[in-house]
Amino acid sequence: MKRLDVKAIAEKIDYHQQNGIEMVKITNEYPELTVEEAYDIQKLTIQRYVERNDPVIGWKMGLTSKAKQISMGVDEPIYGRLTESMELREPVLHVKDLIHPKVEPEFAFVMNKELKGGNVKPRDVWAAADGIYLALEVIDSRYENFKFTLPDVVADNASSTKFVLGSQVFSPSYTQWDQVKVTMHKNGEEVQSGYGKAVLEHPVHSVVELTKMMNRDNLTIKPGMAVLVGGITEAVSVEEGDILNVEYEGLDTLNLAIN
Ligand code: 0L1
Ligand code: MG
Repeated sequence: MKRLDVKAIAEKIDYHQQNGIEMVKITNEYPELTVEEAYDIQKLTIQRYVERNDPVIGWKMGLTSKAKQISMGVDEPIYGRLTESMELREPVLHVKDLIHPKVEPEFAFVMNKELKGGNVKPRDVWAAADGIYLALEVIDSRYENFKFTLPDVVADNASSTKFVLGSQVFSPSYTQWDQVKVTMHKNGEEVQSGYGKAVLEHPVHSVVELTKMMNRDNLTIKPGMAVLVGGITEAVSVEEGDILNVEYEGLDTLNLAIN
């Protein structure tokens, strides 16, 4: 295999992420790329964001539904880094610089205590969680046709692109998050629905898994950080002019205008 230059690959991915230009898979050139090496590439890519004064403000979990894991032939989720520039300040998504964006409904846990270690339990997550937001994540793989292997998608920061949080914060004990029904409408038509339990049987498990995976890489979830726990339904493709209305039953409705 060609010698792996993680720094050069990180620079290349950063360029494609910043400019919304698609690229061929990294594994075409480096077929033996490992998931561990891919996380090194992800870290170096996001270091470039940080150097541009775009700090890491949270983490995201991907491949948290059994269906997505089976379709990729994996039995573990993946994580990515969220930076300040990825958070939309208003519920409007500009798609001009994106490739083939998709939107998925999620929950975001915001922490008020550090979470770390390989032995974290759900009750540790509840003790550390300040509040839960309803959230929409925009994923936009930089790879052609949204097709990739596991190391490819990890290197591309788990397809992270943008996200928006609802304006209401809920107490973690407000409801049974696994039982919440979510229905997505695109341009007035129902396109997806699902329950919170689609996320690793319960969204809290996603934060547990994230902490364990981060521990392997000597990382921790710091106070104040947000964690997007994973898609509650399949992601929906969007284009200019679309309007999404996402109802979280008994909680609130999030709207997103695509411009
Ligand atoms: O947020 C996600 O679940 C996406 C993870 C990466 C896989 C994809 O882009 O579909
Ligand atoms: Mg997601």
